[in-house]
Amino acid sequence: MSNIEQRSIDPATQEVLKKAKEENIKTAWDRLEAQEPQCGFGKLGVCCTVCDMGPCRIDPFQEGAQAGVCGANADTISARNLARKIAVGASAHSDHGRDVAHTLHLASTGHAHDYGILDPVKLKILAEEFGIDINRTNEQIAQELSKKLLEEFGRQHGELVFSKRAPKKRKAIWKKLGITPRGIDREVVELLHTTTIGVDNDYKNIINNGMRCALSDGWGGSMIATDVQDIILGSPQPVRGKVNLGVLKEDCVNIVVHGHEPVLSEMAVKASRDPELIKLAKAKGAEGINLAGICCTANEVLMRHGIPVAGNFLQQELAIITGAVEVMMVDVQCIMPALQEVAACFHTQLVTTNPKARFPGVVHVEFEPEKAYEVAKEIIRFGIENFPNRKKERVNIPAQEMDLVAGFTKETVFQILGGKYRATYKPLNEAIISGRLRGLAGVVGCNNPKQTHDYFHVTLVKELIKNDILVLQTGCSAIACAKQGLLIPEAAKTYAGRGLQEICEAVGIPPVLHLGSCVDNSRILTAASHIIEEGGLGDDLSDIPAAGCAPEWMSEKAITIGFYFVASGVYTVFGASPFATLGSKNLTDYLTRGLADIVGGRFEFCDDPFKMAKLMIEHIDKKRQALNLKPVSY
Ligand code: SF4
Ligand code: MSK
Repeated sequence: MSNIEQRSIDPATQEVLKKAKEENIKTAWDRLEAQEPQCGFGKLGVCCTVCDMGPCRIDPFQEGAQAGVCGANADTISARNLARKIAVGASAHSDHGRDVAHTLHLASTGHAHDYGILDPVKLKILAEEFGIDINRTNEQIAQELSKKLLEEFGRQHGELVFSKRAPKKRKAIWKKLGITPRGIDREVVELLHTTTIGVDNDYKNIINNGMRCALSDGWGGSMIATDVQDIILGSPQPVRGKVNLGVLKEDCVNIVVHGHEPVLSEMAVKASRDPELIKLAKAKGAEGINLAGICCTANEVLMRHGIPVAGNFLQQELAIITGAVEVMMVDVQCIMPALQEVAACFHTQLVTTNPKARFPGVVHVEFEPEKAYEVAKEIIRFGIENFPNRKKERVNIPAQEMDLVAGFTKETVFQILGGKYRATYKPLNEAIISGRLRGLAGVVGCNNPKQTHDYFHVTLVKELIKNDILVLQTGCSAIACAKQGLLIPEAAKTYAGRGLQEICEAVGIPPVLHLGSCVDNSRILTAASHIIEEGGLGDDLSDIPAAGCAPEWMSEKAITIGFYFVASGVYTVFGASPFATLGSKNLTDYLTRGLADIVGGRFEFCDDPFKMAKLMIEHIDKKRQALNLKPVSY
């Protein structure tokens, strides 16, 4: 994939890739080329390194190599490999949730003064779900709530409290299968236990346990992260912003936040507006401080403050290659180790902030909730001091930037759709029932250099909205579509079918709604549960005319998200490689067909965005038919 146009459809990305080539700076696309051909056994999922009798690999063409030294066959090995990925993905989201719950605890006990209760309504809603008396001060409620939330991680008995948000029928399915999520840490640990040598050899059982672990993320760790962030950082409201590398400013100190946990980046937003720091920036010759983001930390500060997004996953190196970034401060997840080498080609200072994610030799300013604002100020001051080191002749910021509207949540979307006076899902349900809306789609996930950057996200989403499907997005997928102008209300007129267009125009929303970061996929689960509660669209999540897709996924977290969607009853399409399970036909069949019989949802693997759209539309139409809904009227 050496042709730059084949690497990305985004002109800003193409422009910086040309600069990288001219200056001989390697990016993810070059490193992928250097890795090719990638290991065939790894691709098929039939390589096992679980014990030291291995590594073993299943080779269909080598006599006697159909089992590892211990006797594990392709089904066991590939299911175990997949289960380990689910556990890792769940651990990442859930550990994020734990840290946020811990911050709530510190804030409520007076140890983290920079945070407060910014959404007291949500605080009380959550408190009631946990059976906490709400006739007390917000701090007292928050203190008890944080304790109970932290207990969800180590829960030894019973079920996760948020799993009760699911419709009755869904809970009954989980119960029957024994996959109702229990303690969050317990699910991760137990799943890992079952995949060590000589434990679970039944691929179906391994996957079922994997689903329970994934559910403990979707209806546990991620949901805690989302809801507690709303409490301490404020619940998002629709907000305008800008996206793409063009948001970097030539005349300003550019600070880029990157990663996933917004507790520190929230303070960076505040610090970037601090008069003392702005004065210092001006004294160093800059016009001011420009904060921008990459990946999901970007989505978080966009959702709450309209902070511009410089790019998605594959643009992290490119932001530095513009030559205009003074500091890239990173927290956890999706931060390429390569950043250190790329930053070394420029004046950019990479700053790590989390003890879980350090780079050798890189400046580390550790985030401490107790002195969060001071830490953020220190990092921004660092960037300001670095501004005079910028080499003007090496700066090349692409012109491309696009407007977008973000900040939709399960509450705001439906307040808007429901009118001024009452937040209700009724108009949404009625729009689906009447056929003005064909259905809903969640399009989420990463970029992967194996696919043309952004092409799958954008092509798929355009097809869906053309067919009157309202698209809900999170993560890097939302950033991809935003760059192409799909996240502004005007996009409805250009790209949406007539039914969707009418709805968007009536309420002033884009046809593609940005719901936030990767942990905010949990917002989709709760929104879907409200749809069922409202009535008229069946009695289980699997009844809703809806589908999910991660067209350019790459992360283990995406796999976990896929599994909690499927285990919640959602038909879910994945692009690129099918989780490296192809070495086991039994496992692939179970994921793509067998699961439908037991959980109502299933996977589909597809590498063509038009075909993905067709599959999703066919599924949505099938669900409409099952509900005896009118055919789509437009
Ligand atoms: Fe080989 Fe079995 Fe050990 Fe895996 S667990 S490395 S298949 S002997
Ligand atoms: S950041 S997990 S590349 S969506 Fe959430 Fe983007 Fe995927 Fe990371």
